[in-house]
This record gives sequence, structure tokens and C-alpha cells, in this order.
Amino acid sequence: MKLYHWWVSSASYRVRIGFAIKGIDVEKIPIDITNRKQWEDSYITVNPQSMVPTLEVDGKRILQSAAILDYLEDIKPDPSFYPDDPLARARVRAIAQICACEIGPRLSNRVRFFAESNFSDPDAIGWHDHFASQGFGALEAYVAEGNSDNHFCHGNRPSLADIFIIPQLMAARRRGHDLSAYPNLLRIEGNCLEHPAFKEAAPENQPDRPEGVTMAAIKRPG
Ligand SMILES: N[C@@H](CCC(=O)N[C@@H](CS)C(=O)NCC(=O)O)C(=O)O
Repeated sequence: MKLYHWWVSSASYRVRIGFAIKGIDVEKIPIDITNRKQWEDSYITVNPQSMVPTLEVDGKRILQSAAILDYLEDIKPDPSFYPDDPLARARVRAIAQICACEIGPRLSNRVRFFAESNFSDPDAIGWHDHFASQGFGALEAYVAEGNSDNHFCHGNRPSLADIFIIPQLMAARRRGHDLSAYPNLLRIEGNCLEHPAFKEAAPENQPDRPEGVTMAAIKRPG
């Protein structure tokens, strides 16, 4: 299996956490989205969306981080990304979807670059903070429901919810969004960052991080 990824891409980070939790090895191929390598013909043939991540398995390609994580769950159900109880499973999926469907796309680089090319000062309208506050405010409230004793978003082992929240918090922090209003999310983040799978998957621990580049040096998170 080959994973096309970029060290600081939040969607790639989700999938790397998934691989690490499952304990599945994968060959990682960096696609430097900071330098627009995702738009080169050689990568468009891999991923017609020109996005990372992409997983290649036996010459077939899976686009979209959520689909890749589903595939990992299918090929290696244990340890599962989900709790056992159906209601809990739905809750975990809902948390992941708030990140994947609501927060992530509205704050993505692609949207941002389009806004910057078409409007004189997109930052002036406070667009990033507006949608980040809406999204993380909702997550904070939803995660807090019945969760104060939990180590992770749901229960005491990481689930799909944590896999999506941690990279989203990283992306928001690097864009300067103040996260202090979300104590439950920060508590869970602290716990996740101590977990070996999250450490292995962290952007700063990727061997293909360009030399000398720190997370703080990249102004635009993925
Ligand atoms: N919904 C997609 C989102 C993927 C995505 O937004 N990837 C970003 C990096 S985090 C990307 O490739 N950006 C390059 C671009 O938009 O041109 C997924 O979950 O895989």
C-alpha cells in the first residue's frame, strides 16, 4: 500500500493516525501541496481532485480520508475505530463529520486561495474565525455531553472522533484561532497527543518533513 500525503496536511494526518492505531505499515509518498505539486499531471492521474491523501492498494486508488479510514476498518477491524454501542458509534461518526463536512472544507487552503484571488481582503470579514468558532463551539458542546470522565472523545480508547478532531485543532491553531474556549477539546487533545499512535502520526514526526521547516514556519495549514 502507498499513501500519498503531506506532512502538515490535516486530512493526511487523520489517515496516518488511522494507520498507526491499526498498526498497519504503509509506504508514504510526499506530495508537496505547499509548492502546488498536487496540480502536476503525474499526481492528477493519481487523484483527480488534486488533494491529499490518496491510498493506493494493488494499483487501485482510494480518495478521501474518511473512505481510506473505512477501508482500514474493513481490512483490520481490531482495534476498531468505533465503540460497540450503536448510539455511541453514531455519535463518534457525527463528531468526525462535523470536522470533515463542516469545519474542514470551509477553512481549507483551496477555499482560502480562491477567496484571496477574487476578493481584495478576505481576512477582513473574519471568515476564518467565524466558521472556526461555529464549528468548534458545536464540537465542544457535543463532546462535553456525558464526557467529563472520558480520556478520549468517547470512552477510554481513541475512536474516529479523535482521529478527526486532533488534526482539525492543529490546523485551527496554526491559523491563529484562539482555542481557549474549548476546554473539553483541549483536554482530549492533550490525552491524544500522549498516545503512541498520535505521536507516530504527528506532522512534526514525519521523516519527509522538509529539512529545517517547522510547523510554525508554514503560514497556511492544510
Ligand atoms: N475531504 C478531503 C479533504 C482533503 C484536503 O482538503 N486535502 C488538502 C490538504 S489537508 C489538500 O490536498 N489541499 C490541496 C488543495 O486544496 O489544493 C479528505 O478528507 O480527504
